[in-house]
Amino acid sequence: MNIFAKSLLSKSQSGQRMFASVVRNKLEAKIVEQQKVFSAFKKEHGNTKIGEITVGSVCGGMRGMAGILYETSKLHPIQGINYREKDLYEIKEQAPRAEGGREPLPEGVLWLLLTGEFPNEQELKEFQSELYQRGHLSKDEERLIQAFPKDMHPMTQFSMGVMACQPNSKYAKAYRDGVHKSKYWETTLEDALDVCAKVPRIAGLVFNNSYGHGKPMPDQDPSLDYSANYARYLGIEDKNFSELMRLYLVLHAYIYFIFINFISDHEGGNVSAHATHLVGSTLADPYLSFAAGMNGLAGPLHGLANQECLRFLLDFQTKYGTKWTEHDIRDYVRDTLASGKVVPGYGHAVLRQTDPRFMCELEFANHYIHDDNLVNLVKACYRVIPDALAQTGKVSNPWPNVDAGSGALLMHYGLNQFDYYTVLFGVSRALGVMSAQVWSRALGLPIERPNSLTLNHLMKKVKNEL
Ligand code: AMX
Repeated sequence: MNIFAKSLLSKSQSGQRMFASVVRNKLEAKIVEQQKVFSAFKKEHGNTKIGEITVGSVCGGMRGMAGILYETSKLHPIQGINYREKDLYEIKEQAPRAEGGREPLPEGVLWLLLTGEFPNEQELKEFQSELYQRGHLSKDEERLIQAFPKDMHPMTQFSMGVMACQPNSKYAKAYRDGVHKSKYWETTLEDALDVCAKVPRIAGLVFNNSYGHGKPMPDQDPSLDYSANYARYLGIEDKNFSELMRLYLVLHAYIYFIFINFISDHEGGNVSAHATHLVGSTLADPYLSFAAGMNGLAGPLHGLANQECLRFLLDFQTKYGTKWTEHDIRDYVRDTLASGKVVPGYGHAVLRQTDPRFMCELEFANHYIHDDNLVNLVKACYRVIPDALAQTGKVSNPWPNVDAGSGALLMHYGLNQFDYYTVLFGVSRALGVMSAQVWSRALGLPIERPNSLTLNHLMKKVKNEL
């Protein structure tokens, strides 16, 4: 047990047992200051116009419409994801790392998302210890997850596993007890940190249930960091895989960090972040909101894309073997497009260049992985596919996104359970969407309720008949 793994529990004013959270103290002053800024800004600029809504944006899934206030991250078409105004390369350079490691620690990035700055060494140690303590599940919760049918999709198990922990919501209890709305953020922070701390364990139980063949589930090890513990639950104790997990968890928080899971945030408009945000706007607790986001993440055009991408590469290898050429890739892409399918791992709704997360994956591969045919195929695809897609004349962004490489990296370390990949993404995304939810409650954002139109109304509006 490390020196910080002592009990950090204390009683709040409302009598609830809460952690004397080190990040809470840091946040309080920032939140009070930002509440004032927000309130003055709304008063002054409530009627200032910042854009226009076109018929294209209404018919195109609200594409490009600025309509969500989301504090923690922002996706830029060229730079890629920014976490708290820092791009991925700055994060990689400045974030705290594990001893001897090269990749950012997700715990440090979670702190950044919450507070806007990186923790110092002492803060990081205490925060890691706090997450360790929050990461325990009760025996009943563990048993419940282990009782899910083994052939149930891992994402369904993951979402249900989060829901199984929902009765612990401190926010829901405080709300029932009549907490003042200016204090919603305090118990939201409690739940958000609990969710972030518990998801590796929930995800580990899901993995064990689906693929463990009855092997006992290892306990949390206090000598290991967040990502190394998660790697251990997956049964892969290679030190480089823990590095990959660190990168992956950071990348997918909003961005998909190195692999996918750097930390999963991708500003507020992507489906999983927005679903979490939308459900949270009803003042549903963070467990309910996060589970909603995970159900969105389970869709093929969102979090399922990474497994689609790996399948694409493996099908290619089945057809062409391991002695393929770039000419073979060109033929394969042509056949894929001709059969009316998309090329997974390429394209993006917002980005208009190579996803920096993909670049992080490549960099990881160049450093840690040599002579892996599948990883070499990912690199060759990057040389061939953008041109092939650009030639169609309709793809807005022919460059790779984070999914183009992550599966091959995971496969390299023996994680070949494709159906599980979205769960990895989900663990990472918790860090992004949960930190955003703290700020949404801190700023007192209202319930979301955009206007919808029928096609008939829209047609009349265009003719100024409404
Ligand atoms: N392969 C083939 N066609 C593609 C394509 C691709 N990779 N990306 C876009 N297109 C096509 C679209 O299907 C669309 O065709 P249509 O007009 O016949 O319907 C046309 O190009 C224009 O689309 P777009 O404006 O470039 O993209 P979008 O914003 O509508 O969609 C995305 C973005 C990611 C869904 C799309 O690029 C795609 O399907 N890519 C492959 C799947 C993928 O990699 N998803 C991962 C996204 C990241 C994540 O959430 N994990």
